[in-house]
Amino acid sequence: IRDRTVLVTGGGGFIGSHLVEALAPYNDVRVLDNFSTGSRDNLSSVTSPQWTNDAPTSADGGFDDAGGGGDAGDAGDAGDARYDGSPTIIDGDITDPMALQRAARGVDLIFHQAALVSVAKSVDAPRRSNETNLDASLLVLDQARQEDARVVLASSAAVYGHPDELPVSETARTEPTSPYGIQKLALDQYARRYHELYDLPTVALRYFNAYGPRQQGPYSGVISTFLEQARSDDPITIEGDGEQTRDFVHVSDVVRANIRAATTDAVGEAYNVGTGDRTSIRDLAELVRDAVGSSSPIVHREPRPGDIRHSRADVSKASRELGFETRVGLESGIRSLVAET
Ligand code: UD2
Repeated sequence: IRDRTVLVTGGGGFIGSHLVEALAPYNDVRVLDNFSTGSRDNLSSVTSPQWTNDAPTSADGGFDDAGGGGDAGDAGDAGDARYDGSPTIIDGDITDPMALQRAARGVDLIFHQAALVSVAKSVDAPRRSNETNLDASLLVLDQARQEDARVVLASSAAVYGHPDELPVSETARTEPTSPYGIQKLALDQYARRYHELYDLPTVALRYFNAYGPRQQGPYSGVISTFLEQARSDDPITIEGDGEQTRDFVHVSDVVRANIRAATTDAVGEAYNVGTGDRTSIRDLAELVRDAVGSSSPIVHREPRPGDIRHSRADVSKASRELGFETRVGLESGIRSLVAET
């Protein structure tokens, strides 16, 4: 996408910053972030003084040119001279209606990525996480109505809870097991209803287990935890027997799903964003250890209470309606993560 005025909420976060990187060379991009879990460092590639339009930094570390096509950030294309590649950064909270109003003025597209992503914190403080994950999402949807802007929202595989069958399709039963999952489910349903009730173009993307550069912090996900452990030759800690499985999707693919969602005619819908493959946590531990060349032992500890046993996306709807296919397999994704970070 090009020549659009775009707001990325949570643009300083893990997924948001990759999205900003992909969009900034071709669009007028704004970031609204309170930098509580995100950081300015995540945006250093698009805000550093050395930035030039001749060398747009691909959001996905060179995977971009595999299929070409019209996605933003396609490698090999010089940036449009009208954009200096640097987003406008608004340091503010999405729960603040004034900050949001200011950030959204005149935009035609919003990627709503801001959230409190810790499932554990949502269990400790459901109302606090509800404010950010749900109340603020409603502010975003209402602001989008004001501006007549399309909204692409970050939903989650958490909406499904423990899936009855695998792969899990968008029509599967939704029974979230945490306040976080409940909030994402409500956001996802509001998105659909805002399309039906107010004709607002919305798309909800149900992310499975996203990974990639800049995923960090205590709630960041198993791949970044294992990588850190392997690099320091510390024990790699498998919770439980390690036979549980996940569908790990590289952040560059998550970005491409967002770009597709920004242009699809199939709005008012939710789509799974995963690979359709599954990997056990035990295999993952070995993959990461081998990629690093580490001598970390692999150890087991207590399983996580309430852990989902298996999770794998049915990606046929996203493929059919968004034309979305993942490009980065887990092994090459991990190799590039090790090489780049
Ligand atoms: C993911 C999402 C979460 C929510 C949820 C819905 C991430 C980071 N989190 O949680 O936001 O959408 O899916 O189901 O994508 N593990 C270990 N050792 C460790 C850390 C984790 O064995 O040191 C295991 C953990 O017990 C689990 C698996 O790895 O079985 C994945 O854990 P996670 O926290 O990366 O992601 P998940 O699937 O719990």
